[in-house]
Amino acid sequence: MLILGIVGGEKSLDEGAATLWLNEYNHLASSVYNERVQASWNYYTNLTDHNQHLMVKAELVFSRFEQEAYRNASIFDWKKMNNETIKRLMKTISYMRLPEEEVKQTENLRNRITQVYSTAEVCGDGTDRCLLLEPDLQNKFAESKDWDELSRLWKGWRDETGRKMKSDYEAFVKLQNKAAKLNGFDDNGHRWRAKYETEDFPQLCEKLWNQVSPLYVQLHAYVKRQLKKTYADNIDGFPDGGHIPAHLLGNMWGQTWDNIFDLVVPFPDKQTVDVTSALQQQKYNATAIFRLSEDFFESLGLDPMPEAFWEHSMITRPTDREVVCHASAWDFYNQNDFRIKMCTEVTQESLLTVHHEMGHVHYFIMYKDQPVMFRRGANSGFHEALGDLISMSVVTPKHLQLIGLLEESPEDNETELNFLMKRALERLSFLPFGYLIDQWRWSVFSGETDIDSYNRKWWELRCKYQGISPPVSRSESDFDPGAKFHIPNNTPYIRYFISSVLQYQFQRELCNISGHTGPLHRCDIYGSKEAGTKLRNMLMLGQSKPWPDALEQLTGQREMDATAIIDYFRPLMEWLKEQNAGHDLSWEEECPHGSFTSGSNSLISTMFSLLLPVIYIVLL
Ligand code: X8Z
Ligand code: ZN
Repeated sequence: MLILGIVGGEKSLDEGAATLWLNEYNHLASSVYNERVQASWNYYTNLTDHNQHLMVKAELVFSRFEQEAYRNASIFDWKKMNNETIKRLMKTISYMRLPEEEVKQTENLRNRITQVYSTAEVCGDGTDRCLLLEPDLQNKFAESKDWDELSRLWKGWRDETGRKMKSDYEAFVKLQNKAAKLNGFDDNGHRWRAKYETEDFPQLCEKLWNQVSPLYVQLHAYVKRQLKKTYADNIDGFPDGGHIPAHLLGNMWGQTWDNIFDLVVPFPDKQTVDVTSALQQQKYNATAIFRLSEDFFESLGLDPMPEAFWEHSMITRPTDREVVCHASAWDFYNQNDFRIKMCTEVTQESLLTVHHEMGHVHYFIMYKDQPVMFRRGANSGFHEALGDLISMSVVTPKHLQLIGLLEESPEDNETELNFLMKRALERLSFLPFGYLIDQWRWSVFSGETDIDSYNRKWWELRCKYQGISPPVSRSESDFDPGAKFHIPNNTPYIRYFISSVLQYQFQRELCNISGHTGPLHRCDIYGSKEAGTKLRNMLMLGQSKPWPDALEQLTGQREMDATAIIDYFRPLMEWLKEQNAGHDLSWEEECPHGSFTSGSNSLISTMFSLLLPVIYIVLL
C-alpha cells in the first residue's frame, strides 16, 4: 500500500496527500473486500471444512490489510483537517485489529457457532426424517395448532442450537470486547452503538419504543384472548401473569405473528388478504417472486438487476449440500456483482422477505460509486428499511389486485381492518423483539450479564417487552439467544427496530410525493418516478453523510419519530381498543413463576437428575 514518507515523525495535515492516499486505499480495498466476500459466499453457500479454511485465510488477509491501512492512516492528523469527507473516511479506516492469532480464534469460534445453527435438525417425532429450520420447522410453526407438538419442536430447536454453543459464545464475546477496547470503546456494545453517530442512542431507542409500545399492548391483549379460545383445552398452560406462551405465535421466536392470522382475523367472512394460496395456485416459483419484486423497483425508475445477479444468486435451498439458509444480500464491492442467498418458499412471508433482500441490493447498486468505506446505509436501519418500504405498497389490496394475486380490493371498513390486522401481525408484533435483542447483547458485552445469567437475562427481556413466556421451563443449561440466527452470526439487531420505525416515515413522505391522498395504509407508490427519484437521491449518499442529513433529504425531518407508524395503524388501534375495553391489557414484568429454574450449568443439573432416583428411594 502507498506509504508516505513523513519526515521528523510529525503528523501530516496535508489534505491533498490524504486524498491521494485515500484514493489508493479505495482502489486496493475494493479488491481485498471482494476477495473476502467471495470466500464468505463460497462458505455460506457450501458449508465444507475446505471452504471454511479458505474463508479464515481470506479473513486474515483482510485483517492484515486493514491493520496496515490503520497504520498508514495514522500518519495523518486527520481529526484536525477541515474536509469533512476526508475525516469521515479516515475515521472508518482507523480501526485497529487484534493480533492474528486472536483474529483466527475469533473466526473459528464464529464459524463453529454459525455452523451449529445452520446445520441443526430436530429429530424424533416418530417419523424417519429430522426437521430443518427452513422450511420444515418454519412450516410446522406456521401450520400446526397442536400445543404439544409445537412445544416439543420449540424445545428441540433450542436443544440443538443454543445449548451447543454457550461456552463458545462466551469466548467469542471476550474477543469481540478485546478488539473494541483496543480502539478506545468501553466494550463491543459501545462500538456497535457508536456507528449510529447519535449522542445517546439507547435513549433514542427508548423514546421510539415508548411511542409504539401502546400499539403493541393492544395487539398483544387481543391476540392472547383469541389464542385462549383456540387452545381452550390447554388453558392451564396460559400463565396467570398475562404472558403468551411463546410457541403459539406461528413463529419459532414469536417475532412475527402473521401465520396465526386465521386465529385472530377480525372479520372471517370478509375477503382474505393472504396471498400464499394465490401464489401457489398461480404456480409462482422463486424466480417469479424475484421478478415481481424487480418490476416494482423498476417502476420507480430504479435499475433492473444486472445479469450477474441472476447468474450467481442462490434463491432456493440446494439439495446437494449444506448452506446457511437465513436470507441475506451480498455486495461484492466491484460495482457489478450483487447477490442474494435465500431458501425461498412460495408464501406471502417469502414474498415480503424477497422484497426485503431486493431492497438491500438496490441500496448496493445506488451507492456503488461511493468510496468503499461509504458503501453502507446512512445507518444500518436505513438499509433494512428499503425493501420493507417497498413491500408496504406491494401488499396493499389494490396492488395485489393489479398484479392478479387478489380478485378484488373492496374498500369497506371490515376488509380494511382484516388487512391492517395482517400488517400488524407482520410488523407491530416485531417491535419489542427488535428492541430487546441488542439490549441483551449490550448487557452481555458490558459485563452486566455474565455467562451464569445469559439465559435468565434473555427471558427477563422476553417476558418484560414481548409479554411472552417459555412453554417449558428454562435454566442456565439452555442458551436461548443462540437459537436466533443473529446471535451466533453476530449481526447487530437494533437495526431492525430502527427500520421498523423509519420505513413508515419514508413511506409517508413518498406517498405525499407520489400524490397519494387518503389513509397511509392504502398508499401504493408503484410507478411513481417522482418518489423513485427522491429515494434514489437519498440512497446514492450511502454513508457519506450523517444519517440525519440523509433523512432530511428524503423527508425534510432530521429526527426519527414514530408518528407515521401510529398514523398507519390508527383504524386498527381504534377497533382494538373497542374490542379490548374492559379487559386487562397488561402483563407482569417478571416471567411466570417456575418458568426459569436455577441450576447454573449442565453438570449440576445432570448430577441432580442422576441423583433424583436415589433421593426418591431414600425418601421412600
Ligand atoms: O434477518 C433478517 C433479514 C436479513 S437482513 C432476512 N431479518 C430479521 C430476522 O429475520 O430476524 C428481517 C427482519 C428481521
Ligand atoms: Zn435485511
